[in-house]
Amino acid sequence: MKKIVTIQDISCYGKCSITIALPVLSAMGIETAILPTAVLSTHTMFPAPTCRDLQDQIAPISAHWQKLGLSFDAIYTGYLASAGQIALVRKFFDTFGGEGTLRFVDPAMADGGKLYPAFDRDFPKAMASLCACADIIVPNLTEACLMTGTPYLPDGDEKYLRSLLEKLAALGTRKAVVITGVTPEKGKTGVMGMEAASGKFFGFSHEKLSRSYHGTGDLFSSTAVGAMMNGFSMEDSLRIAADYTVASIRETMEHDPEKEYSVDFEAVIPYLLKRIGK
Ligand code: PXL
Repeated sequence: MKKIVTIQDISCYGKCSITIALPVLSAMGIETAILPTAVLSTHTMFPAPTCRDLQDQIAPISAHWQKLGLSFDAIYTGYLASAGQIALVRKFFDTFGGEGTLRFVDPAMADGGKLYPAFDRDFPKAMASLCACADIIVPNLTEACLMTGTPYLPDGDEKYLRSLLEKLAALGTRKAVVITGVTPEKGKTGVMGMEAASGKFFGFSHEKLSRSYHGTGDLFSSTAVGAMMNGFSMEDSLRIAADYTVASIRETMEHDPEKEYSVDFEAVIPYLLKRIGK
């Protein structure tokens, strides 16, 4: 059985980060260890969540795991609470991220042209330094712009998006850079990427639904990692992740229209498993 570790926060109520990664990856047949970076009462869409930073636990947990000789097929990082945590996660990559371990970074920190309120202006630079140590990164358009110092143009054309991918690749990511929630096609959304070694562009567009929810980025990333761990190619995995995210949004809009804080991904796990042949 493949075994991965995910490094992100626990938001106790609201479904995002670890409370999405664990059920999705377990359903996909992947053993998932967690390195929690903070405990919040809810995710930050709710007003005034409590937050206990767990930064002081990252080094001792890593040291214990190192003593036990643990290893992982992938390290998947999401929302990290501070530049200090990012420095510790880079060290974790040095220790546990050798050959044969996929380093997958979702630089969750911003959306809609704005940094999440918890972060200061220097944070994207720290996140860019983690992306430099990754194999695959999956920023949204806002995160890609912030990490590369590029103006945020939500309706940017193909030339703009390709140039942004080139700037992301220049951060140093080894295998591929991917931007989520973008397409040059009008009225749709999609995924665009670039292979780092060859400079080859790839991408696809898919349906854009009228509502957006917290946690869908985490759902996309967890599913993409899970599909890769199930032997799918990177591009097929991104497609599976996009399709499952769309299915989860549609499910929520149709059957739980009052819900605002996250998506009912649990109800469409059977679809996901069929999609990956389980
Ligand atoms: O979905 C990303 C995420 C993760 N963790 C926390 C968040 C968010 C998005 O806002 O608030 C605590």
